[in-house]
Amino acid sequence: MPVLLSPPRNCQHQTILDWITRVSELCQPEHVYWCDGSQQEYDRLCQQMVEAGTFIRLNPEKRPNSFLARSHPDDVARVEDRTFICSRFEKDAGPTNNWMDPKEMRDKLTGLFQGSMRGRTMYVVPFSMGPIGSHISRIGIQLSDSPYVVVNMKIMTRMGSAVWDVLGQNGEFVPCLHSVGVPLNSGEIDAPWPCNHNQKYIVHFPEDREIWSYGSGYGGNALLGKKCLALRIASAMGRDEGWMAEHMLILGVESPQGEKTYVAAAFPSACGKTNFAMMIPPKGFEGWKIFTVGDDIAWIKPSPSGALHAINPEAGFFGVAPGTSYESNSMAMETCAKNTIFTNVGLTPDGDVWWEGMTDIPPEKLVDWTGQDWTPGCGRKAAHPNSRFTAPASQCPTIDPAWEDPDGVPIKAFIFGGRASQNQPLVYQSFNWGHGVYLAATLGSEKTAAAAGKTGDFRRDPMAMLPFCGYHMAEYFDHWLSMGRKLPEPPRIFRVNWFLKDEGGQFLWPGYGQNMRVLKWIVERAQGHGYGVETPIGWMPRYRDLDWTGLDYTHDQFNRLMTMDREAFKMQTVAHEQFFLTLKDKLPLDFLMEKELLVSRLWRSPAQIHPPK
Ligand code: SAT
Ligand code: MN
Repeated sequence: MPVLLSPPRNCQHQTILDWITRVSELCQPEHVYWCDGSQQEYDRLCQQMVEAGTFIRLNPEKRPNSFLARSHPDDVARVEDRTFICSRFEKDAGPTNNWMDPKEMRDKLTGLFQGSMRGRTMYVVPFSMGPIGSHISRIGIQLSDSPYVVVNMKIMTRMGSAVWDVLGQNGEFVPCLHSVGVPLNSGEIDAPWPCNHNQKYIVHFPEDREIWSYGSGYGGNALLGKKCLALRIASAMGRDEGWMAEHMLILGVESPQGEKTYVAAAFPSACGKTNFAMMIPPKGFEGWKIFTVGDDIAWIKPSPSGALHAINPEAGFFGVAPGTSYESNSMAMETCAKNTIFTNVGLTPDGDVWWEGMTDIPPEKLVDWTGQDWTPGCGRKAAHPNSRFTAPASQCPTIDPAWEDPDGVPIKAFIFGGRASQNQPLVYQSFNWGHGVYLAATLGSEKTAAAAGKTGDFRRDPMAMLPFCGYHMAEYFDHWLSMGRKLPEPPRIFRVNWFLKDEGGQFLWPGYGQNMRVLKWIVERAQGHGYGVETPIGWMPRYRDLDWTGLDYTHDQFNRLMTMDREAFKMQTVAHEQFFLTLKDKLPLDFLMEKELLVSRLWRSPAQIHPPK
């Protein structure tokens, strides 16, 4: 029998106590440890991992209180093909999710978890997604045999004893069970990064609001508050309860006159979401300020007055390291300057970290993410492309003063952006909510390897939620439509695209640093005092409607970003149709109508669509 260190006095929740007893009988850990979330506990676990070889303490002068972990090369990212939505009926998971019968899956997992924590400590990790006690927040309890998970959860969530007080005797919680799936026999020496090489399962039971994860210790596979709870389970909760869990950053824009506008934005991966969330206004925008609320997930709920309010359910950033630099995102660099866990980046001889893109000139030598000696010409990457920093959001210099407001911040606009080298304008606004939902649902990104010049070659990623929706994608579209119907003044919806290229394959837009110009137009439109013109595809800014102060940018250059080929745009609707066919059984009729309206408007439009002079 495992040694059950007794539960804290303020844990009075019999269902949780019974569940923990059942799990410890099943998994047979050597110890059960109840996390209190204190700094002493964090420091102790980090030190323990240094001694076990999981963590390397970084040079305290360069990176105070920070650590480097190197994962096993087999365990470096989320595993979408091992991720399951086990709703009672397959049709409720929809064709874009992996499904297995919940009874069958429970049997399978029970077999895998049997004795899976032998020789290890099972940590009880109580956490709140969202500020503790907020009516928008939700509680999870993760049981995990990974101390790496515990310290990451401490940064990424509000973790610790205060959660027991919120739960009381029968508060709602999401049980999250996690094991790396490597039992230790007595005397056996542990691997620095234990993970199961044969079996990985990331499993959601949306009706029971339950998560089981087996075999991986990395990122979204193991930090179950993030994609598993805050997106897959929460999306199902939101559908049932009338709110939304979205894969969105949240930021606040403050004008020189002091008008503050919050927007939420969704981009598929590799479109610069964290950079957008921490944008620095360019030359010419003195007096404008950007504030960061979140960089990955938004929980959005109608307020009693009918505004949409959003919280960031997370407390930290799990940011992609490569490409992050003082040039591209100085705020992210400041955020991970201390108290940070780095995973799979390079280690410099002076005990600091380095990754591709951090500096123009790489260090002369270092130790790469696999622990091998590395030099700039050696042909290997110093950091894994999916290497990460886990850093407290509170350390972000642009963190919004209201980022922990339990009521959230009022969202005035939704922005959806993908990667398209042609025929998706820099920016346009939907005609209305329904049209906007259509634009969001047809979001996608060009496969980066796709030949330049080929149009319509997208990986569809509706609302950037394809891997994160815990139920049928078409029902999710319906939920979006019905949310809008309930709001007296729904937020305005915009599509953006920073990735247009010229014939030579060069980017047309002068870079992320200039995105503020587009954001300013969006904010003005959302506040009802910006100018735009109606075109067949939506509302567009004219050259004069964007603020070009501080940038030498001509009307001709702008036109190239805003001129769309009618025939190519028409053909995009065929690709929409193709995608919709896969969701046919539950697709909202509204989408067929939206598509017809779009085709009809295009039919009558000139061959080149652009805003007038
Ligand atoms: O590993 S995470 O799921 O947290 C991040 C990501 O892959 O998007
Ligand atoms: Mn994400």
